[in-house]
Amino acid sequence: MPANLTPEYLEAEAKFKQAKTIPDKIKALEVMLAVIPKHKGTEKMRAQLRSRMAKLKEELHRKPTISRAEQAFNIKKEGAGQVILLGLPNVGKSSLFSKVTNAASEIGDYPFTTQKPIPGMMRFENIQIQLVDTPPLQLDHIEPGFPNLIRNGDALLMVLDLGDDSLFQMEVLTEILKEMKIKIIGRDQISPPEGGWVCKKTLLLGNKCDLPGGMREYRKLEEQLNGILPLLPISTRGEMNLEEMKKEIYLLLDIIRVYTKAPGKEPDFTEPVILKKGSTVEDVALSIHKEFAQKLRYARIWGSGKFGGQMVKRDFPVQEGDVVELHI
Ligand SMILES: Nc1nc2c(ncn2[C@@H]2O[C@H](COP(=O)(O)OP(=O)(O)OP(=O)(O)O)[C@@H](O)[C@H]2O)c(=O)[nH]1
Ligand SMILES: [Mg+2]
Repeated sequence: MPANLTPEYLEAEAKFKQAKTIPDKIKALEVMLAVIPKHKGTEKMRAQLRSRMAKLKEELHRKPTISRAEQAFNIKKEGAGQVILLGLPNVGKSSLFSKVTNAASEIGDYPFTTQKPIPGMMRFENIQIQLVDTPPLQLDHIEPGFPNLIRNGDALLMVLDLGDDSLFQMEVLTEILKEMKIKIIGRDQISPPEGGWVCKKTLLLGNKCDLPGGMREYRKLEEQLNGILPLLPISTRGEMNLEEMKKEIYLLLDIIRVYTKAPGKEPDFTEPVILKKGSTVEDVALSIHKEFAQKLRYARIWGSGKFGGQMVKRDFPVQEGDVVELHI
């Protein structure tokens, strides 16, 4: 039986063939289905159109697929903050990572030893900070997912090799980050990001200061940077300045530790509440429970109050090391 297709149908079919996007294809298909003559001779065609429509709708709602390579760069945050190690090949990122975290990353005396990011936890006093070891950055090749990992991180550790021209390394790294629209800034600098750019607080580490000429290279770098970015000479091999580095990383994260206590009891100094700098008594309560924060009447505070145990309201700002007794 002939299909007897109408000009209207043929027009819609032409539109369907020209359509470039899924929504446009669906629109054209809808018209085709609406105007197609409905009789025995078009039964099979209509079934085909409906099945095509179902497939297109499914495609439209499918989530964008992330490649496996990209997924490897998706590291779940844990602990008080996530700090991303960055550097050119062979500068000692994995050596440092393996020394200060509970995790291990392969170390090699050849470049490109690390191929995928690896997370590990670093203890600093009574908290845990997450470090992420990464593959070396390259000028001509940025792995998919790498920019996002850096952009999502809470702070960056830029590792430079003092056995090499460290200023040059710094320039190359800055250039690569520029491609990703990432600007590195110091601890107290706040420059508002514009047009898709993000600012990341960064600590520069001059590694391998144990090498002959290492400290001379460090001084050169220090002089050139002139205090723009925090900078520390370290030796992973000689375990030099690693404790200072941990402290600097903590400061970079812009967080504070506050301790809660129940009335008449001593505070537990092993379990700090970790908050962003600038938080209030209300944020302390929120960290316990939303309802707790709603019911909060007042707090007593030891540390930043005028005297120990001072009564304060919910908007009272808390400081590093404060002890807070919440009352509901
Ligand atoms: N002298 C000296 N050598 C170091 C130090 N830290 C690391 N190295 C050496 O530097 C080489 C590279 O170390 P890795 O930790 O694999 O470097 P990486 O930056 O992770 O390298 P990629 O993963 O290839 O980017 C190894 O031979 C290390 O033993 C240090 O503090 N002093
Ligand atoms: Mg490595």
